[in-house]
Amino acid sequence: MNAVPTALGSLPALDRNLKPLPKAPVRIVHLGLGAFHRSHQAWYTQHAGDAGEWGIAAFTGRRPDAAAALSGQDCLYTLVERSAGGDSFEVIGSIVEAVDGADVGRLCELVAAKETAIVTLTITEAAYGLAADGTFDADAPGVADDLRALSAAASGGPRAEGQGVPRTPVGRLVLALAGRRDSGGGPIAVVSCDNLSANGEVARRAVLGLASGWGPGLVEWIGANVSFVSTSVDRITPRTTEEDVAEVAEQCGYSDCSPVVAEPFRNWVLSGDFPAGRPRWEDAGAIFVDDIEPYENRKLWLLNGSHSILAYAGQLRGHATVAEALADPVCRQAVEDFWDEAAHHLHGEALDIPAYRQALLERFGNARIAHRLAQIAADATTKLRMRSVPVLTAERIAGRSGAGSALMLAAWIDYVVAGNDFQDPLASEIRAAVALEGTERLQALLRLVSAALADDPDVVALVSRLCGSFATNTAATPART
Ligand code: CS2
Repeated sequence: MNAVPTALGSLPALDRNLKPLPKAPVRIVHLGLGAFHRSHQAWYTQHAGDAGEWGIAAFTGRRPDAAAALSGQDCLYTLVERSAGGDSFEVIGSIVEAVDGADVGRLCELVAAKETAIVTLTITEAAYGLAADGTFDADAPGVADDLRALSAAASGGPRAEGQGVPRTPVGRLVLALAGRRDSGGGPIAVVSCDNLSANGEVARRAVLGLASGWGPGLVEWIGANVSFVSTSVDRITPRTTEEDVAEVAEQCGYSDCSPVVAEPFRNWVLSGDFPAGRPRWEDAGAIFVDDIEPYENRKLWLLNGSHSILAYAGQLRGHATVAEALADPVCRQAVEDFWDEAAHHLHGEALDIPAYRQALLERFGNARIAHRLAQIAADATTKLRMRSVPVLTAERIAGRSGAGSALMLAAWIDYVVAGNDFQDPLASEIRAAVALEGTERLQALLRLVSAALADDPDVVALVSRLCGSFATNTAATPART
């Protein structure tokens, strides 16, 4: 037994000696080893009836840290399920290999293997590199370099070190799919688990766009052999804190340097084919449907949309977490108004919107989950396209103002104009727009989210009227992380 010195004295290290969970063979490759993957897809895989047949090899995104931390404990980690009433703890063992995303060689080896049936993705909304209108954007950050790298790799000639190795997750996936084609690995499913509408279609467009760098042969092979599955994923997973690590040591009696905290609620809706098989995720509560759009929109608009309102409005009003912001009547009203608008465009009894809204109020109100608004505020330009624009557009087509969804845009504009910290794939464009004045500034910011809205003078006037709605007596608080 390995012992680790902790604040509580020497504790046994979490590994497969301490917790002898079986190590399933790798049949799923995951890109984007982060807390959400560990609280969601890894949990569902562990709870599938045939879990013993399905191991996950998970690759990190930009940094190797998560892979190093997990590898140090045989890829085991504790899932802390945090309800309003208390915490419960479960060791998850479905991830069997944790790899630095830069290890493209290992990715290619695993994706080429016949046994690998599925590639799941949580690479963030922004990483699909598509333009605001959803088309493939060859100029998106990293895409042009990867197109060149893939073209160099396809030519197969001698290359300088690093040449021919893509750096974006989609570029790496395309290289690995080329390897699968060459090895005769056969058809495979790619399953996007990012919060994008029609995420399977988005993934297909991004993969085919980058595969064009390789050449038409690969594009055709992907078209015939790769099934792009669409999913709607849900589980609130705040960032793990030092206190969470200490709590696991105290409550579980072992040392886990990488636990994950999540709410008890979880949901997974999937639509599409798995040509090489899949775990029986339905045993764990996953739902397979023919038409995913209504579920996707319900989740993206009602949950993620209200998250974005709370992220900007809440921080402007001095709040740090979702629960704090929701307890503020001004923010709560903004959420309810947006939900009323979104509900006009969510049909079908199965969606049970009133119950879904009620459940969201309870989930967001769980103050034991410290879900930080600054975490949600990231990547606004990509998120708002999915969360505000469709509802606002549909409201205006229906002859209504769309003020509830426009308020989300106004709150974001106020947030960046007030000089708060932000992270965004269009950060430099946002900064350039903020440097402008008046309507020009507002229009330039709106254009980064939707050109059609920025070109509509009525929408510009509406958003302009709504700016300042969340002003408090004090200056906006800088983003806290
Ligand atoms: C959040 C999501 O950060 C965000 O943008 O809205 O991560 C949200 O917590 C999850 O989608 C919940 O399932």
